[in-house]
Formats: sequence, C-alpha cells, structure tokens
Amino acid sequence: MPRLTSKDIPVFFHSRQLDHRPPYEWAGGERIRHPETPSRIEAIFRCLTNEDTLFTVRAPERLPLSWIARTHAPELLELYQTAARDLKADESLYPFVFHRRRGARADPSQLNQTGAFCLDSGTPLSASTWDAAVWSAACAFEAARLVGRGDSRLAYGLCRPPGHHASREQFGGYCYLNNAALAAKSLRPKGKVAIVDIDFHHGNGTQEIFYRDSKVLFVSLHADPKEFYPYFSGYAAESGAGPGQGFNLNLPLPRGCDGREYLHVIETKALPALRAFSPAFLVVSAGFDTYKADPIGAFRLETADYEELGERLGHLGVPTVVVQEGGYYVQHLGLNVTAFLRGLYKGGRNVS
Ligand code: OKP
Ligand code: ZN
Repeated sequence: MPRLTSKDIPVFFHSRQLDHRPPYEWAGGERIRHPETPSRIEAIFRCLTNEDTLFTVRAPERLPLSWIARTHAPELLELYQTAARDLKADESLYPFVFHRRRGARADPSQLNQTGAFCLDSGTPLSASTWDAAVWSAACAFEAARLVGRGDSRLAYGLCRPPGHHASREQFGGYCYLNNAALAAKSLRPKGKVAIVDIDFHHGNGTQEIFYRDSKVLFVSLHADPKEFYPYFSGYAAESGAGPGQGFNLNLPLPRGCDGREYLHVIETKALPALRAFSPAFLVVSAGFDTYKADPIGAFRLETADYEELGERLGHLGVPTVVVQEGGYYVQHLGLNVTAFLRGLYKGGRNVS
C-alpha cells in the first residue's frame, strides 16, 4: 500500500458492489423502476478518478463475517446467505407478508419468512445481494480502519448498497448492512464517535443500533417522517434511552428546505451538539438525495451547498470517515460527492 501524502483522500470501492441490481420497487401500489442502481456508484467513481489530485481509489479487503456479526443479528446474516444459495440468478424476492417480530421467531433458512426480517417492499433480495452488501460494508470498514490508525484524517467509503436504514435485525430502504454503524463500531474502542447523517431520509437503522449508547452520538438531518420514509422514526422527541439518553439528535426539516435553511440548522443545532460531545472520530452518512433535482427527495440543496457543508464539518477538526448513502440524480451525483469531500478536506486543513 502506497504511503499517503497529505493530498490524498483514500477512496474504497469494489466492483462486486455492482452485481446487486434491484429491478423495481413497489410504491403506492405501482411497480416503479428502482432508483438505487449500480450506475450511481459508477458515476461517482468516474468523477473521483477524473479529479486525480485529491483522490486515490483502491479495493478493500473482504470483511470477515465476525466483524459484521458485531452489528447484525446472526439470523439476518443467515437469511442473506440463504438467498445467495437458493435464488436463481435473475430472481428478486419481495416479501408480501410482513410481521412485527417482537420476540416472535422466524426461520432464516426459509425464504418464505423473509418478511420477518424486512421493513418494506422496496428492498428485494437477490442471489448477489449478500456479496455486494459485504463489499459495500468492507469499503466503510477499511475507510474507518485507515482513519482509526491515524494514517489519514479523511477517508471515503464509496458504499453501495447504502446502509443507514438497516438495523441489527432488519433490512429495508434499499439497505442491507449498516455500513456507517460498522465503521462507528470499529472506531468506538479508540474513542467517542459522532455520526452525522445528512441523507434526505432518517437513518432509522443507525439510530436504533446506538440508541442506548453514550459513546456514540447520532445526529441526523432529514425530511419530516410524518411525510417521508421511514415514517415511524426520525421525530425530534427520539433522544436516546437508558445510558444513551441525550445522545441521539433528530433534526427533521420541512419539504422544500434549501441550502440556507439547511446550513442554518447545521450551524445552530448540529455543530453545537457535536462540539459539546467532542468526539475522537466523525462518521458521516453522506446522502445526496437532498439535492434539488433528486427524483425521490424534496429538498433544494445545490452543489455549492455540499462544499459549504463539508467545510463546516471539516472545521470540527475531527478525523472523519465518510460513508456513501443515498442520492439518485445520477447525472450530478459525482459532482455533489466531490464538492462535499473537497469541502471537508479544505475545512479540515484550516484547523489547528
Ligand atoms: C434510501 B436512502 C419512493 C419511496 C421511498 C424508500 C426510500 C429509501 C431511501 N418512491 N422508498 O436514500 O435513505
Ligand atoms: Zn435517502
């Protein structure tokens, strides 16, 4: 592995992440083309490799199952492997019977029981899903490893499928393994970790995983869950539980929110909470479905806002792992990611 210079932002990506191809999702009783496509990360990859002064792309090593099992239930991981074994190459499995587990048992060797492990009808399983999700998680994990070792102040996991909706026991919202949570879990023994989730949607999975944890602060800006996915969480009143009370901060924003409003909430709510926590590490769940042209989001951020946002987070001066989440306007996705990372890099340089 080449020695890092101060100019490098290491990027992790593996081509096997492209093999997961959800064909459609069920939304409002309609079958619509799935927005979470392999072309998303191909576009980001192209953009990052064109900017060769700032980024170095490399492949992660395969992540051992034992690491994933520190964040996810063994039954969930078994179900993914059942799907990898039993589904035909062109098959996508959408459960049509869901149930709230609440202590009920479900058998992960029976694909008919997938509904027990799944939150919604937009997140199919295929034979390739498990492998793609493991490589996606590996990208986040390797980025965290580099930052945790002090080898880089900033690293980016070009993750896909995304992760922030996946909880310990369930998948959904296009997410299977919680990449940001895996990264945070790996850093946690070395010091307090703050996770900032800037995806348009609330990171219900990440919130749930760290809800009782006082060493991991979760701060999320997202669309009001009264109106937008995931509907059942993301409300301001959710502030943590037990020892984790006070270490979960939800900042729901109204439809139509623009860069000014967004950055104002960052400045007045998110950054003060982050500074008060004084984390050793920062993990950013970076979604770009807040972009004005996003087909499923409803905010109005512009490319320049992402650079500004990055700069302000960079000013915290905390070693940072960025994990890719959503963002579905593929044409400008690479531009927005690059702007954000450039901002973080610049912001971080002006500290101390
Ligand atoms: C994943 B990530 C839109 C329905 C919404 C779920 C959204 C999942 C978003 N037709 N379906 O970007 O947070
Ligand atoms: Zn999203």
